[in-house]
Amino acid sequence: MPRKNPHVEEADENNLEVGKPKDWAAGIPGVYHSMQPALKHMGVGRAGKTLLGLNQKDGFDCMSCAWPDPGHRKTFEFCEQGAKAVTWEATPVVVPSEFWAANPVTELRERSEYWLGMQGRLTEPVYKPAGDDHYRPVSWDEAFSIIGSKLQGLDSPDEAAFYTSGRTSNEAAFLYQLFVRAYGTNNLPDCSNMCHESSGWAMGQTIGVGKATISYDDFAKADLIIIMGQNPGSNHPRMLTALEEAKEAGCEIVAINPLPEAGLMRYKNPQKVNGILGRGTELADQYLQIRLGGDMALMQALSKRVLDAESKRPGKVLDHEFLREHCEGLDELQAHLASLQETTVLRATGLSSMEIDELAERYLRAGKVIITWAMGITQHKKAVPTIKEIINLLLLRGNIGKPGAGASPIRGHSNVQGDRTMGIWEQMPPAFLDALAKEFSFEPPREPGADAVETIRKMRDGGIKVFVAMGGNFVAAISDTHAAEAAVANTEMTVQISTKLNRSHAVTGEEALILPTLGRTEIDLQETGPQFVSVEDTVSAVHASEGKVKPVAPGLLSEVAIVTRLARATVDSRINADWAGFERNYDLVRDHISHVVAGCEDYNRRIREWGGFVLPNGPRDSRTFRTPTGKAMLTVNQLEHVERPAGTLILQTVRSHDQFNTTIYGHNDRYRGVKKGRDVVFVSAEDISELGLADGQYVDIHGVYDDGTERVIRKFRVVSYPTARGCAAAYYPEANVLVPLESVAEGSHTPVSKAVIVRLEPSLA
Ligand SMILES: Nc1nc2c(c(=O)[nH]1)N[C@H]1C(S)=C(S)[C@@H](COP(=O)(O)OP(=O)(O)OC[C@H]3O[C@@H](n4cnc5c(=O)[nH]c(N)nc54)[C@H](O)[C@@H]3O)O[C@H]1N2
Ligand SMILES: Nc1nc2c(c(=O)[nH]1)N[C@H]1C(S)=C(S)[C@@H](COP(=O)(O)OP(=O)(O)OC[C@H]3O[C@@H](n4cnc5c(=O)[nH]c(N)nc54)[C@H](O)[C@@H]3O)O[C@H]1N2
Ligand SMILES: [Mo]
Repeated sequence: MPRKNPHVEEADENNLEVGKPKDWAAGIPGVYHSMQPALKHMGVGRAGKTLLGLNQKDGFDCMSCAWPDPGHRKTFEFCEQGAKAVTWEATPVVVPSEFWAANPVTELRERSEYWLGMQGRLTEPVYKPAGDDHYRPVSWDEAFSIIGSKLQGLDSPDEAAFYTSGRTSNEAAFLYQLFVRAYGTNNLPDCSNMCHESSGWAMGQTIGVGKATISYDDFAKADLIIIMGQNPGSNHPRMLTALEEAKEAGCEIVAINPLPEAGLMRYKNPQKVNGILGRGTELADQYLQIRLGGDMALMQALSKRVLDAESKRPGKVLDHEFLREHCEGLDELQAHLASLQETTVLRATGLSSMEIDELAERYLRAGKVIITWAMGITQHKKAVPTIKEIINLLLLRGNIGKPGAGASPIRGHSNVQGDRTMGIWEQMPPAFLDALAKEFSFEPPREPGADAVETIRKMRDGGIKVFVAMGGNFVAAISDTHAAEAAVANTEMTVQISTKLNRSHAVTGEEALILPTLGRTEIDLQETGPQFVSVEDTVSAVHASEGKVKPVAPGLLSEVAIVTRLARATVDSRINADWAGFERNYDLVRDHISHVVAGCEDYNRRIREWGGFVLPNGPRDSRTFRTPTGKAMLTVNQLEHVERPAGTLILQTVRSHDQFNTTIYGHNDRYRGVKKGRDVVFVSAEDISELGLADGQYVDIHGVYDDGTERVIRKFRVVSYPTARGCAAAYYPEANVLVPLESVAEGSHTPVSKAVIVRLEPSLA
């Protein structure tokens, strides 16, 4: 039964509490905290059904991150964060019909993300006509016909953009990109543009595939795992189990991060006695507190040390056979690194030569090395060359394409990788488009479309007039909040396909629609019976996901159903596709996927096998590199690091422990010791005193950007925190106001969310 809306306890920024940061993650509080929200919001029955269905063989895939499921799953194959994510989705609280008349859009705009999310699940389509300040419930038919006529009436299909967030299933994603291309545009921006795009670019150019070159079991086989720019304790907690297993098998772990994140230091496994009672497992054997943006210099310094070691012991250090057979560019790399100045490296990294020597020795000692990374690497101006330097370091000793070794970008959204595999990308390669053309007898557009940042620019300039979003919260997730909101407000129509309310429903085009959809936890019943969907994790394993709980309201449509009906209202029989049939039976969609998507042959059979199947990966499987030369490329990259003028700091934007991207579950950041609020800026004690500030003082954070534009967020509390010197941190999405739209990573165009130059000024308010 739907429940009444609970009391929403807002943040109490004036009384937020700051305690000591923790140096360990998970353990009993992890389990305890896992269960609380589910029990409170759902009651024992629905909570049990939901949590026990998580990541099980016949259950649904956890939507909290893209971490893989081990072959040996436990009954409780979920973490605290997974429990929060499913509870947030499977809550029986719904937004009532009266809500829309009572809450004008202008008032929704004043509400916090937290408040919006806590209103409960969306259950009926709503429409805001032009000039009106209210949404009002409409029928599904009416909603689709409004959107269909609008899209049909545009002068060019390129006047519309179709965003995807990474929770969307393979089936829905495949149909969505098909619909969009049948309509006639490649404007398919996605959350990946803001996330791992840099990984895709760098790896695509150097090793010919933009995905991890390892499988789950490789973690336990590695001699050394280097974790860069990632906070697994909060964002991929199940990774800690894999790290613990690796440690037990004798692996060394090194963490490289400006923040000493709890999950990198020590892990208390809730499923083990020593995790519950004891000190748990020490994880990092070495922790390097690097400066923001210093990783490119560090990787070059390590490769240089490897090459120097080879000169001292010729033939003994590099993997000569691998380099000869499979790689190109060794001489150029060697020549380039010869001129690398140690002083530059120390300045860029903030590390000592001894620390770098120690890591180099660990690397040289290890036969099999995995390097993993996430947003601390990808969201920098020099992200692409930094990742290319990671690849250089790995290639030198043959650490790609052998067990226990490889490059491992750890994806964020649970199906962001699958969405890309299914064709959600503004620049899918010709081979994919050719296959699509053949399968559905039409000519898809070939010109690359707009990515996330380009979409905002085009909305701002009037080129994109209709914005459709399959999930996500684009306006809050993208950089430069005020500019982004103005751009969206400049459109003629926005359409959001969502489970819950967020800021993107309050900042709209002239006309706006919200189409509510089923979540992944829910039973998806169609004419031919209950349907399952499929997803791909960060190590390219594809498996089925089937909802277990009753939909929160009758009449909700699945994402697949919504896409097929959008297509029928817009492109109908323009291509050779049985849209109505797809909605009735998802097997028909998978049959097409089999024919179009390389590696997905015989999809319907293989997806039904226990645990699914793993997509082929040239570098991992056979040291095959699909680059123009057929070899892995060692590359030369000009070093550049972030310099800050005197009196400023480099600010990164991070996730707290109580959020999923723009979704705020609560106001605590347990491991970092912050409670009841989010408006904080973490700064080292030394910098606080050098800047003449005091711990606990309130400051305004001013963005300093070379085009002279002014961006500011006010009244943030300074928290003395053991971060690297010269570096600060604040929470995303609040701090997105400070990230200039034009500040993007070279090549990948990912917003530079991890290096904003800021000035802190005492707050007058
Ligand atoms: N519970 C939960 N799970 C999530 C998410 C969530 O919000 N909540 N989000 C999901 C998504 S979409 C993603 S992409 C992932 C994000 O997972 P993470 O990448 O772990 O997320 P961030 O909070 O952005 O953390 C970035 C980390 O990189 C470090 N860092 C920043 N800059 C640098 C740098 O220059 N060098 C180095 N070496 N380190 C740096 C920061 O200190 C921080 O520890 O998590 C996914 N899982
Ligand atoms: N400053 C700064 N900005 C960042 C980042 C950063 O580290 N710093 N990180 C970037 C990254 S890595 C990412 S991935 C993006 C995230 O960008 P998005 O993916 O756009 O944002 P989310 O907050 O994950 O989207 C949450 C919304 O998705 C909807 N939703 C949830 N589940 C479902 C579902 O099953 N189906 C549908 N249709 N809708 C659903 C809900 O309405 C919810 O409010 O943000 C980026 N922005
Ligand atoms: Mo992400």
